[in-house]
Amino acid sequence: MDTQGLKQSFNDAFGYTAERVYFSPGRINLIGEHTDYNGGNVFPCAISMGTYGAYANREDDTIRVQSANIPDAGLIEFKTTDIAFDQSVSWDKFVRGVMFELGKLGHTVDHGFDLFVHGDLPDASGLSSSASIELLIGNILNEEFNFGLDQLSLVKNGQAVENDYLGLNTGIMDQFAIGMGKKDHAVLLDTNTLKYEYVPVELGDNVVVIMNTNKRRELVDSKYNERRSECETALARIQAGGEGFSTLGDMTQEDFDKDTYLIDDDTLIRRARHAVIENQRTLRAKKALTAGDLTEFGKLVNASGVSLRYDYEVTGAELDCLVQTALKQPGVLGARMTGAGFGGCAIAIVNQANVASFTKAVGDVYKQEIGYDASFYVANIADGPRVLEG
Ligand code: GAF
Repeated sequence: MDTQGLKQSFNDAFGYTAERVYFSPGRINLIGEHTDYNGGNVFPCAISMGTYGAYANREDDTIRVQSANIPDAGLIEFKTTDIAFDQSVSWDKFVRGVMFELGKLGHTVDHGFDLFVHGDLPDASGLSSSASIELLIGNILNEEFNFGLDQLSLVKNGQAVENDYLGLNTGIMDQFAIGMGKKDHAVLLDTNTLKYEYVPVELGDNVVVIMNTNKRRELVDSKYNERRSECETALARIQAGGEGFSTLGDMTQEDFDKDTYLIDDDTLIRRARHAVIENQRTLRAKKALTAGDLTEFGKLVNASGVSLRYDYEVTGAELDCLVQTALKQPGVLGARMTGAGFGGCAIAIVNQANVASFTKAVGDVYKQEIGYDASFYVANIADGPRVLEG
């Protein structure tokens, strides 16, 4: 749906013309996976796929929202004060959640509005459709209600929606990548200090291909929380052994080797090893990319994938099939899953000239082995949330 189509949908739903159209991107993560809640580095970028919202103010205290992606939910209506968490509501939980968390900071939505939303991010695909809508709503309200918040505050607010309002124990990577997105750049973010740096993504003749398993990330929340607590337990054992590290992200590989015996459990050792080494690998990957050493960059991307598959165990048959098949194709520098895992998407860095044959070959093998189609998109690295019209 283009901007015109979105405005038409707003008109069809509400019977008048929208005042403004906003956009908020999705994200891919190049490397640095499952490091953000371990105090490590991440290296994501915002992409041109995302969530669009056509908006108009109302003078009363009614909020009406509709999403083209969830037609069954129809037109949803609630009052500006009716924003406490309610398990039974549909996607409007994101609208209410953003308002609720902003309210805690003293920023109150004091009149109603109408909003029609459409996203071109495949739902539950690991490209952060949730963070995209959280930042869309946050940016709209900040602009329309003159809250005067900077983007970092909106990023933190988005994470608060996940953690405090929805009860999902996620890190800050997704909201940060989206809120702070910059065209043709990745963000190297140290999640311990929130210091960050923009790094140009110069891949020469290569592009990033997103490979979608089309497997919904079922069970992702419980498995995600399980990985997180496994890392916390491993860290607690290291600390109980007398070490002063406050996160796994503080440890070098040498520190970890020296302290592995303190963890004393095969699964916990593998989880923590991933977190520590992935963090170091992310810094090396950033260096390689900056130096234009794409071969080294690709190898580090592959190493991340291996660690996520065998040590962190967050891949599964679908992601493994895509990544393993991708790595056998000509013109591929590297491939790995991206995001939380357990389904969702993988990325591959592919020579532009090979993209068509690449997607055909990987798609054919996937269909044959998994039984249904994968989808492929070339990633355009894009800016963060913005007003498109009005
Ligand atoms: C999900 C989470 F939301 C992020 O915070 C991050 O932990 C990611 O999984 C894994 O790197 O997208």
